[in-house]
Amino acid sequence: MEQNKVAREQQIAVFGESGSGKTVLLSSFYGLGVEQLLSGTEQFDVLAVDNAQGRRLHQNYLGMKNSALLPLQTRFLATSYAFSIKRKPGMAGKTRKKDELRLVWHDYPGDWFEQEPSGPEEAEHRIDTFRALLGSDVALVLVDGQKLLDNAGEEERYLKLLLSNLSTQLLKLRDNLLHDGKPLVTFPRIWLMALSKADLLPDMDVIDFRDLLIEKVGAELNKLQGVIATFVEVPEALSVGDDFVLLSSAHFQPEKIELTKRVGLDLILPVAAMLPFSRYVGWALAMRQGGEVAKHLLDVAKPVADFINRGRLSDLIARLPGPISKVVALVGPGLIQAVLDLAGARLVEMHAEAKANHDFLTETLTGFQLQLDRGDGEKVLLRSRA
Ligand SMILES: Nc1nc2c(ncn2[C@@H]2O[C@H](COP(=O)(O)OP(=O)(O)OP(=O)(O)O)[C@@H](O)[C@H]2O)c(=O)[nH]1
Ligand SMILES: [Mg+2]
Repeated sequence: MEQNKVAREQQIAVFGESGSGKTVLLSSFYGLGVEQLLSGTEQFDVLAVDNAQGRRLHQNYLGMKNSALLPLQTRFLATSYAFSIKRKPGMAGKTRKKDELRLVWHDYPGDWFEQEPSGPEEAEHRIDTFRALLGSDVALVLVDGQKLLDNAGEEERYLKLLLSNLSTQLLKLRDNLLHDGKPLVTFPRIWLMALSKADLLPDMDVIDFRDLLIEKVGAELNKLQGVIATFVEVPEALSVGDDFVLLSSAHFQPEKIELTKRVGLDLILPVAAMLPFSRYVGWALAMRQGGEVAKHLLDVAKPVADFINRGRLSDLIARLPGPISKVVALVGPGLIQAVLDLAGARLVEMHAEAKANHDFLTETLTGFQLQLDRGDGEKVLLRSRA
């Protein structure tokens, strides 16, 4: 991907079994973006980098909206979709080079998690796909709301299977993904649990969802965390099953699909772009020896901090991987301020300032952060307190 041409590229990996709602989610996200119904699209456009792909997703969306037609099951092939988030033409303010954010979303056939590859060629293709998927910072694990309903009262029957399948498949791929068993620096370090088809469980808020998972499959979540920890260098910088979100792509009825009734779709861009920021900085600061992982974490956080805090983080990165504590003592207050600002009352002020100054990226990123706060307030998102 042409990473250096855009201000920030963020990838998102969505893990879910066949039928759990991955393709519908992706199609609704894009269709709502095109129709300017997604939060933030009064200010930016969401454009498919590949026109033909965009048309296919839009077609899925229109099929659902106008004819209650559902996308076909994704078979054999996995695809990555790149979206560009750009200032709307005609908006006030100068468009700077790199005034663009990217989201890369990986869609794949869910039955990969349940079935063995049909032959060596497919096995090879799966490994390549997973390698791409694992360049993401954030992963979503979809919990299918329909299956929770089907197993009401004994949800653990479904949940245990879901989590153990995920652990097993990851373990099977591990030898192929790691070189000589060496753990990875770049790997999703934030794994959110996402309830898909949340419209089917209207009485469940995100706290109920978290409680259900902890109560029924707390041990299996710990096991999954243990498995994922074996993939990453510095497994202390990892959070698995500490964040939760509710998602619903539409309100589904037999004859009609109402795509304007949705839950959590407005949070996808903010989660991908902003969730890693403060957490990565916190983790990097805890690594007193600096090193490659601290550098990676700060590299991810850098573009965000740069907009919010006018570049002081760049100084920090230039000095890594030397002992980090000294460096933080030098430039720390500014960096820590950027994190604090985003969590505090200053955020609203910064957002308004950026808007007044027609500063597209700062306005967008602080807007994302406000959206996350809103998600918390509405009990659609529950972020880790760690
Ligand atoms: N109630 C409800 N049903 C949904 C929602 N999203 C998807 N569904 C249903 O779930 C079915 C499967 O969704 P897909 O998005 O195709 O599932 P997938 O995860 O892509 O499945 P594979 O391609 O087989 O991996 C759809 O045909 C819908 O019937 C939702 O938000 N709410
Ligand atoms: Mg699919």
